[in-house]
Amino acid sequence: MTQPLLNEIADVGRDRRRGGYSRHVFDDADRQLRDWFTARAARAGLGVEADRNGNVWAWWGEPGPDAVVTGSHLDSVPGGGAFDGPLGVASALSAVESLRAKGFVPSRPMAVLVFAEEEGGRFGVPCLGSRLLTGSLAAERARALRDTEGRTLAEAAASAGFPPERFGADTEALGRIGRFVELHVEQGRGLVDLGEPIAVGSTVIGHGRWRFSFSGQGNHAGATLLTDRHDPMLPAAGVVAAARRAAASVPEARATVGRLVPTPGGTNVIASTVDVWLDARVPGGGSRALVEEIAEAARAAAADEGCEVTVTEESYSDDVVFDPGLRDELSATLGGAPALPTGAGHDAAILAAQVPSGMLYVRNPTGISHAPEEFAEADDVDRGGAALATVLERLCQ
Ligand code: HGY
Ligand code: MN
Ligand code: MN
Repeated sequence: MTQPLLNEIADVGRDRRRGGYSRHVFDDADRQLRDWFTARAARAGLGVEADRNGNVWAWWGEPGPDAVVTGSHLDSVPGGGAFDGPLGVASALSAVESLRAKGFVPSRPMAVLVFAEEEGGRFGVPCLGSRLLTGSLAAERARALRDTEGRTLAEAAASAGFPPERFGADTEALGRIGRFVELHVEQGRGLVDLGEPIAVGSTVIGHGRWRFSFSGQGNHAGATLLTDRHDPMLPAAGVVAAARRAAASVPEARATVGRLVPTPGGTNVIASTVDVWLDARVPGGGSRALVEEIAEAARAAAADEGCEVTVTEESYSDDVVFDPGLRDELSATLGGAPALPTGAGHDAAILAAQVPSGMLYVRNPTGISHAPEEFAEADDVDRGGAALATVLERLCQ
């Protein structure tokens, strides 16, 4: 049963200020969640080991080639919901428990995999653990990533007992995966509109993150005339509207500013610098072109205010199409479950470049995600765990 497992972690990493949950790699909530997963996996008879990149593998049988692997992540966005990530991990544990209870013995190795820092909520790069595992993020760059306190990933990993010098592509671990299936709460209204509880994944829209760093002249809010200002907040604020304007002119495009940080951040202080993070997603690989259009507007606005701006690409993924054979096998195994595209990124989409990967989605009646309102009914939660058990049994026959 999945819901009781989710209930066990319901108080871990609650964010009293933002609402929802803030659970980030190598913080205290993450440590508690890793401990919880390790204990529950051991209770399910699985052998647990962490890999060099901070991902945790729980094996049913000896780790071996052509394994069927399922899992997701336990970290959240700041103020995130209770299901994005944990639903996939709890459903995987529940599926294993129910298969063992009925005496099923897999014909090939099986594992539950928990990825580190899928949201990039602390160090800014999404799917950190799966990108390191697959080699799509350089270990050197990863080690130097900093959180908002200025701590590097290397420092945080070392404090958590993960030697950062071991980060890097893990061909041995990756090579064991024959097929990967991630169950995830749906982050939209597709299943609600279809009146279905479960879907399989078809595609993931390419997406990236860019940092716009504006610099001007810090000064006194009262003693500085408007004509004497070089206020980086002006061009920074312009990115928000420019992003919406640019995206509105491209079908299916999304561009979001969810994070804008002035320095020093005083109420009576003209900022000296402002950092703005842009999340852009355009089907068909158009996000870089969209960002360039926004960057052009930002450079013009910065020049008007006598400020400077630099634009840095912090992460980027192309569109992903999940393995059609696995997609169709998942759908057929689940009685013709519909296939859904998504604009949300996932570790399964990172793995898809190197191993046949697929996804199962569980209905979210609110259609809201990355917010406390994210939800899945208990019946659908259990339907998801049962669907995953059916799929794992089929793939491991
Ligand atoms: O941002 C995303 O799409 C995912 O939730 N990390
Ligand atoms: Mn998410
Ligand atoms: Mn997720």
